[in-house]
Amino acid sequence: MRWDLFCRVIDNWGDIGVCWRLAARLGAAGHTVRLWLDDDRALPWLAPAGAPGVEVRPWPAYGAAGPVWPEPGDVVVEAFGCDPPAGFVSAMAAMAAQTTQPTPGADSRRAPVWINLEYLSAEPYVERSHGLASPQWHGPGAGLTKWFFYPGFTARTGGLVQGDIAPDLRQQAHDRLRAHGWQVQAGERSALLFAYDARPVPALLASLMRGGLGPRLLLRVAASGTLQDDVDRLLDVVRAPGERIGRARSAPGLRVLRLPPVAQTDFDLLLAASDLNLVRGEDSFARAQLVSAAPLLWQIYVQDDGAHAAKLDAWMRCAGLPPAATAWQRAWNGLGPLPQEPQEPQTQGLQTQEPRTPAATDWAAWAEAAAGHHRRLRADDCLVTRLTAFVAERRARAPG
Ligand code: TRH
Repeated sequence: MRWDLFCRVIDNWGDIGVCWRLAARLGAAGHTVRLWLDDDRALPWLAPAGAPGVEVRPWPAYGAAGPVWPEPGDVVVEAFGCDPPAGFVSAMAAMAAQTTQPTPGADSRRAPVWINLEYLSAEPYVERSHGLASPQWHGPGAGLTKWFFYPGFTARTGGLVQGDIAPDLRQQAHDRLRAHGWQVQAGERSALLFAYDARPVPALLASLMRGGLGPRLLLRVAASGTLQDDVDRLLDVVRAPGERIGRARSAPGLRVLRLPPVAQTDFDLLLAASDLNLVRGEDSFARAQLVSAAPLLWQIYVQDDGAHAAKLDAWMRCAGLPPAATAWQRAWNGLGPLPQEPQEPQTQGLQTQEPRTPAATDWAAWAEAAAGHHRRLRADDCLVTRLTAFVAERRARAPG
């Protein structure tokens, strides 16, 4: 089928990241995709090689005059409710009119199926809303029906864009990192840091490391900018107390590697190679759960009304996080304190209790929960499979 996918880049890279991944998957499945972007500046690094079947079209800010839009495809997807241009929607409505009252001799191509691809969430409303119709009573699309399609983590949602994830992806990732000179050294545990605000990182990683996250932690900062200052603070925090090192790139037990933005396919490898993924937004968050069985901490996109807290809790329940991981997750989002630090050995009578190192024990429980969640998700079918089946059902029921 022929798809028109509209993407309006609000901020950050998630809008284009999600849309590019969907377009590339549809193209890989043999569909033809026109990806309409209002801002394609990230594409040269995010998708330098393009993708088979995907044609990127500028979605310029047209005035009323507008261009003559090409005939809409079989499916029109608007990402995150971005409202396709009025001229294009009018062309969709004209096709619908042609389908229901065909003009003799005119091309009776049926009207496109119109999909609103929503944001990913594990909250209960997603299952209730997924697949609902939204009849259009006004405007250029009057008479058309838009369909809500929600990505999600259960069978009663649209699922996640899985794509072909090689079973040996982690090994491939380490091989590729070695080729880049970013290899993880023996005995090193690595974390990927991709965050809006890395201020919570120092205390969080210090807690994990002191509690037993392993002898060395390779921290890759996958986005430049203010994060580097926060990461420098991280080096200060994890340095042995009283030990002052210059602004070196490393401290006892920690090696930091700053990476420039890499192509989305390479970013997936960074996720697959890491033992802890500190991700954000939507696409890196979803991807980390699919390409890696490792624990992750999600820095959620903050919403002014505080709705992000409920969204975070819903996902933590869905992922089956153990209590300590939940505490670390909340601390990472400024929604709660860090888990208790390792207790100093208590001497009761003659017995000296071993200090409980929360991170070590909790880390094992966290890693087990993360691996189970990853297996469950990987057993699901791909969002593209569910979306194409959903479209086929709509087309079978539509007139014409
Ligand atoms: O950049 P984000 O914070 O995007 C956010 C979220 O999507 C949020 O839901 C949305 O409301 C807001 O934008 C407007 O995080 P996200 O979603 O992880 O998108 C980042 C994309 O960039 C993802 O596809 C991974 C990709 N990426 C690379 O390909 N290479 C890189 O080096 C990095 C750092 C990211």
